[in-house]
Amino acid sequence: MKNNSDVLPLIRAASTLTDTRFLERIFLDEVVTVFQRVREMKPCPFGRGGTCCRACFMGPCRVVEGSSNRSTGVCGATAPAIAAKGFGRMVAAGTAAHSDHGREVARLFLAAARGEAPGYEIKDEWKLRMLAHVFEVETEGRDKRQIAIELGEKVVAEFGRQEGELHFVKRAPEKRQELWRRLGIVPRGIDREVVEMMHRVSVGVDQDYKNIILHASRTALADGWGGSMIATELQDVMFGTPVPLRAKVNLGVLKEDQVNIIIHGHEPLLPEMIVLAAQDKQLLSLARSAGARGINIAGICCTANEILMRHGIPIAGAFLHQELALATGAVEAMVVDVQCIMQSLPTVARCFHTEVITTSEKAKMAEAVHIPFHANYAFDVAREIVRRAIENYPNRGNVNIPKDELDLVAGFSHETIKYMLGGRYRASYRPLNDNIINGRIRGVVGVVGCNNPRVRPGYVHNTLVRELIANNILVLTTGCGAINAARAGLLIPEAAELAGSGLREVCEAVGMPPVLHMGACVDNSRILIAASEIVAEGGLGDDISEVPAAGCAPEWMSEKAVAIGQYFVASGVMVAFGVDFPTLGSEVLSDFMFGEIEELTGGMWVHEPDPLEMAQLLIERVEDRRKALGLP
Ligand code: XCC
Ligand code: SF4
Repeated sequence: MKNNSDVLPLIRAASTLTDTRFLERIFLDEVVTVFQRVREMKPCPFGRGGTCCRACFMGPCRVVEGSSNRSTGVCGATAPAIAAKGFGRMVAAGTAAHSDHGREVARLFLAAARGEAPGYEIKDEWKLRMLAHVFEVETEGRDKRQIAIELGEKVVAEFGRQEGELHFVKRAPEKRQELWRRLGIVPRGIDREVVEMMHRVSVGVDQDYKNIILHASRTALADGWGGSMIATELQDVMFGTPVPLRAKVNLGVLKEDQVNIIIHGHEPLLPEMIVLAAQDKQLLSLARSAGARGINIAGICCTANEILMRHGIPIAGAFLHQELALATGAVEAMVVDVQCIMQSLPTVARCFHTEVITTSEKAKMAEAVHIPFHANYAFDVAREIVRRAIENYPNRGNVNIPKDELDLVAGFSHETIKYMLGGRYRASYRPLNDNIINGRIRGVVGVVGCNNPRVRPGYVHNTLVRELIANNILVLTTGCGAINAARAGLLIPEAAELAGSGLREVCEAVGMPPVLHMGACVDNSRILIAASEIVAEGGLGDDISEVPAAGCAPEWMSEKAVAIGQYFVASGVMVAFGVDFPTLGSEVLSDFMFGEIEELTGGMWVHEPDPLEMAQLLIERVEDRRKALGLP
């Protein structure tokens, strides 16, 4: 039991929900959420700056750079080495998360190709053939099943590969590939780089912070140009490559008179089937006999983005809305798989009738119901989950759904951007390049990543995005960043009114929003491909590092964001992080990350918590690139 009264304004500001009645209900129910917990947990200053090491039990050690008696750990490790190891560990964990998702997708794809996963099919045969080409799989005279089996085997082998180069590396500009080879950071195998990172950061191995960060780059590249790209591309082949569609966002998408099922997590494998099961005639009539008018699916976090992009399923909220969604009292089941799932969910759910259902063997919660996903009978699992939710409907107590609901347009795969700008029959990046060259669009900035309750969530993202588009910068967005933009009304074509005159002109001509939702966090790989295609189209330099572009994660919190940031830095992009930066405890390492690293990879990090200041830095970077290319 907690007194929530002083937290109410905080939740209100943070959730940017306007419905006061709903927020008061949280107060009355005495639901404890992340917004209370974050106030009671002061971050450890050593951990925050990266100068705490627990790699062995002569420690744990906390060091202070430049101090006379505390500047090294018991083993002699210095602050920059300790902070670099901590950073490398984060990159390894983030890469592991995205890539293990990619592995599940690849395994399901192979099982489907072999006819062992009923219900899954190949929806995008064009992309299947394109990938076959990248993986050197013969397509001549073979049917799609034969191609898919060989492709699936080759993709699965990328994880355990020991030598050579990941196949997707050759999708990067030639010049970039050569640079990676010169630096010795071309990823060989996805698992290999993660394991080697973990080896290097264990006690008494790599002590040279620059060398540690170089391998962190290699590991991160195995994420962006490996695990994440595999997840994106094979999901597109199986579930369809996204095309623009309209949908709704915010807690108001929950329906008072329907069975509400929230899908939360990251892997769309089971959710694809749940979406189908919710249309099942038998289940719909079961819902009616339970007194409901229908079955409503809504998403949270990146699973939300996945099924939004391909089916227009509404989004209930971003990372910080998972507990608030339960507090509506209107959720029959919250179905979770992996990543970004708060352990507090079953505790919050206990105040209501909601059943929290875990579905991955890798991610269980002691107090949740576990119904495991299985590729052989995925549809049956999905039906079982929907049936349980229906049976839970009569147990509802008071329902309080905030009225907030907004329109959005999503579905901007890099293929779609090509069609949209170039036209169906001459799809190309030429018009985008031309508009950047003539200066109508000054450049492109990726705004990605999480929500973090340590800052004013949503506010930071949206202040930044508004400033960027006002300065004629086309914004590409994914993950919770995209959900935030949607909740601020920035993902509709009408938002072009907020853009500078050049960008507005382009948006109005094409009928697109100034902020393009490209998908989940693994879909940041779409941004890598878009950047490579912009280079290939010509006129904007020979490498990603020359394109007037930058990236940022203004409200990041996950290790995955660190892996993403590092693969963009290693791909030649300047990346700005808000909140805190995990190396600030070592000036030596931070100077390297914020400066010197650029001489190696052409990309670099910056840290700037203020959204307007961050926007300024991103705009300056874009203008710098333009100047270097001799553009007006
Ligand atoms: Fe998680 Fe992907 Fe971050 Fe959102 S943005 S909080 S990682 S759900 Ni990826
Ligand atoms: Fe301390 Fe060194 Fe052990 Fe880290 S590895 S805990 S710095 S003794």
